[in-house]
Amino acid sequence: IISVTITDQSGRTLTGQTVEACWNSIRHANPLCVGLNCALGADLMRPFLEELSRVADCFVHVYPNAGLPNPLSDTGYDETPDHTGNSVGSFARDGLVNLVGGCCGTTPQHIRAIVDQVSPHSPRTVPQRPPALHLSGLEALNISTDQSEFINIGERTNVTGSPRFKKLIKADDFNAALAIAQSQIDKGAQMIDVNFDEGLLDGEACMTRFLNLIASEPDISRVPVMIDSSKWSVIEAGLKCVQGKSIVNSISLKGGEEEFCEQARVIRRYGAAVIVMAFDEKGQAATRDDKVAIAERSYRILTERVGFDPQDIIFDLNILTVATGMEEHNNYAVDFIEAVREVKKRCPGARTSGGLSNISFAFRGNNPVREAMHAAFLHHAIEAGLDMAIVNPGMLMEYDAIEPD
Ligand code: THG
Repeated sequence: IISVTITDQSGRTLTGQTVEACWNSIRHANPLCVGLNCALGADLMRPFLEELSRVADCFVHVYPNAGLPNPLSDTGYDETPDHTGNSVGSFARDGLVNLVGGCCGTTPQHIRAIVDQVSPHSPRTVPQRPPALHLSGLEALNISTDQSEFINIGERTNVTGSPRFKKLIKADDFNAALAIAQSQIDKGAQMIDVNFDEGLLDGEACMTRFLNLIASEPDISRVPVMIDSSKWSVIEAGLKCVQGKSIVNSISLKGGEEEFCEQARVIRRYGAAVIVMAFDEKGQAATRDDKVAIAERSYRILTERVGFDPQDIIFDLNILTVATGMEEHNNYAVDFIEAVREVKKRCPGARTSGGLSNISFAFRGNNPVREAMHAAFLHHAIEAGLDMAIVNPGMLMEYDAIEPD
């Protein structure tokens, strides 16, 4: 049983999460019951209890305090047994709760009044939550299966992808680096990818420090984080810092099934979602068929052996660079798009993502061409079922705005 306290009328936990964001963070623990206790008195808890009752697909409880402490009253608390009993009774009448009780300031008389008031009513029916990828920072980000909204993940908080970010981190200017995270969100990123993979940096220390700094910036930490590293120890360091439900970027079958399962189990225990790259013991998949085969194999292992929720699996089928001058690279974009279409059919519940800017590395320094390539590629990839991508949110052009020339 997990009990959450909402400390003021903003409806946030002490660490700043909304009720739904909090539920998204803890749901993987599969609790018997989740609920609210203390802190506002029963009447003011109602809207937050309604929110929890709507989203939690397990039993829900409430045990309010007898109002706020009042040192001037005889009992130390303002609310009488009748008052608390009536409020909690109304929660039961409205089908919001399965289990009730009393917190600070309640007495045996309060409990008796609560019992009297709830007894005539049936317990809440546990709702079925529509399947979605449920993420959170301080706020919830629910990505439904119907692809109603394409999700942009900010790419610039990455030392390998942004020379400016790398320079600031190397100069130990983490505050200016935070401003890059903020500007990504201001430009429309619904999530940020964070990466410190650079030989001369202590990746674990940087990841820990940066994510802890983000945690004290509510305008940044309201969005979920994508913890990006090719080093497992850096990913685990990141998982230890994030309050919300994040995405690990990434794992793959590169090191074999045993390592893959072990890492997936740890990710599941931390309650994160995961990006799975189309990589296996033989290397990176470049053709449509190899991408699909590796995705299907990974999906089976994750869902059947590890018990991963399909909704928490995101396939990255490798956006590789086209137009490099090498003939064998020319079909890479089509291979990716067609693989997305097939994986969405064969791996029900799973999502797809990719690193968009990779596609145009051959045109570095020519941003008009890069932006046009990104727009054209995304147009077709989204049509094929792509759910999200790691992008530069300040540099997204509409498909119709591409200059024909
Ligand atoms: N899949 C997954 N994760 C990924 C990638 C992927 N993470 C890293 C990368 N690929 C996605 N991120 C970026 C970030 C920046 C760029 C490309 C991919 C980029 N940067 C400009 C450049 O290098 O030309 C920087 C230019 C500048 O700032 O001056 O293109 O595929 N799962």
